[in-house]
Amino acid sequence: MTNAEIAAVFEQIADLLEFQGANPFRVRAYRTAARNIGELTEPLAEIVAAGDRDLTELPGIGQDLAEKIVTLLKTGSLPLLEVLKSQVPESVLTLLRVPGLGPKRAAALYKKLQITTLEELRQACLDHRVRELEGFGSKTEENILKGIEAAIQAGQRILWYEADQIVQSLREHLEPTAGLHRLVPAGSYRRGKDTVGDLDFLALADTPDPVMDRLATFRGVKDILARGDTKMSIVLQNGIQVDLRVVPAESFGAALQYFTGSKEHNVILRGMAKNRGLKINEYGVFRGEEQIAGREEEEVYAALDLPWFPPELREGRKEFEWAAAGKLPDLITLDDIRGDLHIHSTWSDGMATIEEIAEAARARGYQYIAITDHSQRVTVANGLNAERLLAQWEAIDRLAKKWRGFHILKGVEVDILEAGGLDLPDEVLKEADWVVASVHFGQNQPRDQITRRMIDALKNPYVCAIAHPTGRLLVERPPYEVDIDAVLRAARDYGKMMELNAHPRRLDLDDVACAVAKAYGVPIAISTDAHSVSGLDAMRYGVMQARRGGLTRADVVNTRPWRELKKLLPKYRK
Ligand code: DGT
Ligand code: CA
Ligand code: CA
Ligand code: ZN
Repeated sequence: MTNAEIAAVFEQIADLLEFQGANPFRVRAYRTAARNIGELTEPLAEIVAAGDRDLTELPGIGQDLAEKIVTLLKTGSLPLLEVLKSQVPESVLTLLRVPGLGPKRAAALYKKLQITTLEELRQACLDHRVRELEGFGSKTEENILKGIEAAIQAGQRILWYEADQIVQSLREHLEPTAGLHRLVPAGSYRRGKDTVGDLDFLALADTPDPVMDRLATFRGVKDILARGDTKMSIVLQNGIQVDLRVVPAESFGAALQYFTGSKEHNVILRGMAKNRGLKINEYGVFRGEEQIAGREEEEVYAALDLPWFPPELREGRKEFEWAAAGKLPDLITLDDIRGDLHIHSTWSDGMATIEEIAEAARARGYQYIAITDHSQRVTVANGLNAERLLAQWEAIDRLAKKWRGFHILKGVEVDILEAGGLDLPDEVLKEADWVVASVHFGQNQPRDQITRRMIDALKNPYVCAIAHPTGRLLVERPPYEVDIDAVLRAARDYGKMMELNAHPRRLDLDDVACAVAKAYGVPIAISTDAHSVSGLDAMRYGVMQARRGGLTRADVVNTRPWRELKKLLPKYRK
């Protein structure tokens, strides 16, 4: 079992427990474990096989969970999960895929209307039986109906980081093939899109058969959908399709360009070729019968007098305009990052102490971090009241003396309350070095209301940025109804920043909103929202999303070295 699969089991247990109305802290423990396991870089299977380390040393894993992980790895299942499943029909869990439909409401639908499938839920909405239930109403019924369509579509895509795990294990499996010279994953994966529909591998090999034979023996294969002379399609256990194409050397660059896409980018490119009397396809660029390019991607673009485009920009948005003006942005890279401005510690629901996080951040060459634990309203996350927050900041001051050239900003993630206003008084926020504000409650409010709350939060002189501004959870929950353009304009007007939350489930702001923020001159903080040391690794996903939004080093605040940041921060608090 992979870490992602183990995390999925704990996530499922949390869903089932919540569905049954279990103690929220118990539910939270499973969710936290799932999240931490998802963030681990080392495979649990290897740690357990090596047998020289105690799993309880891992963040958020106590004795009970450690035993469960071992059982899972040994037997592939868990007694607790089986018991829970026997109490709740499994199909009910698919109801949870409907955006905005949490376990509590799903349980009500199941108990009161005996609904167990998406199809039954759809019918119940159409019959207006759902709006009759206590706590539902006609607006909710409409939203559920919309959500069902979204759930059906979203169920077919996976997160980029999950795709990445599959890509890495497929690479390891395929690379030893004799006669294989190049193997590149193209498609949306290569473009760094936040979710991926299927994987598109290209191979350059002496002969196609050995690599296709080897693909057939990959451990995750459920079905071989098709196999031709040079093309093969398989579907994995998790339902994800993998296409493999073996292409000749003289066409490799053209195939890579074509199958990287996007389709929109390719359509524009084909039009440009046509205007020059050329033809472009997955085999090359042709003038009449003569192939004039195709071996490398660069020469394919060069044949059309175009620069090589970073794959993240190939969405058919502004990239051709930029190229024509000779102004492709010099995209930010992970190396540009100097610090991380949204991190949780053991003071709220984080798994690592401030000191552990600081050491880890130093080890990756950062010059600073901000500790931003939750405020009191978020009780399940052990949010801090003013008194505990001030105590934490004193602790940070003491700790900070330990290091030269490394700095810990005293921060907080303050809740934007349901009724508007912030969860901590200005006298407290004023003492912070860095304040991010975010919505955790009242997420389903109408557009005007939730937008107003965020704009008001930006008006607060001590708030620096809004964290995860749209609240989306990829393939799980749609964004709040917020008017994000209005929020970005407010950020511009009040001289504030916005967060790009780098967690692979969030990536919020998304690429398009990042581009809008840039156009408004609103700086972006790419932050991991780490709840453990390995959570800091998420920075790469955030950087990738920022690249898709066309951001450069200058557009991102946490590329600034400490001495610049220090001078800059007061300008965002006024
Ligand atoms: P996905 O898999 O839904 O996340 O998105 P992609 O972009 O990987 O799309 P996919 O797998 O259907 O196709 C891979 C690439 O192949 C796509 O980005 C561009 C190219 N491609 C596929 N179909 C067409 C097409 O009809 N026209 C053009 N111009 N290119 C296509
Ligand atoms: Ca694809
Ligand atoms: Ca495909
Ligand atoms: Zn947070």
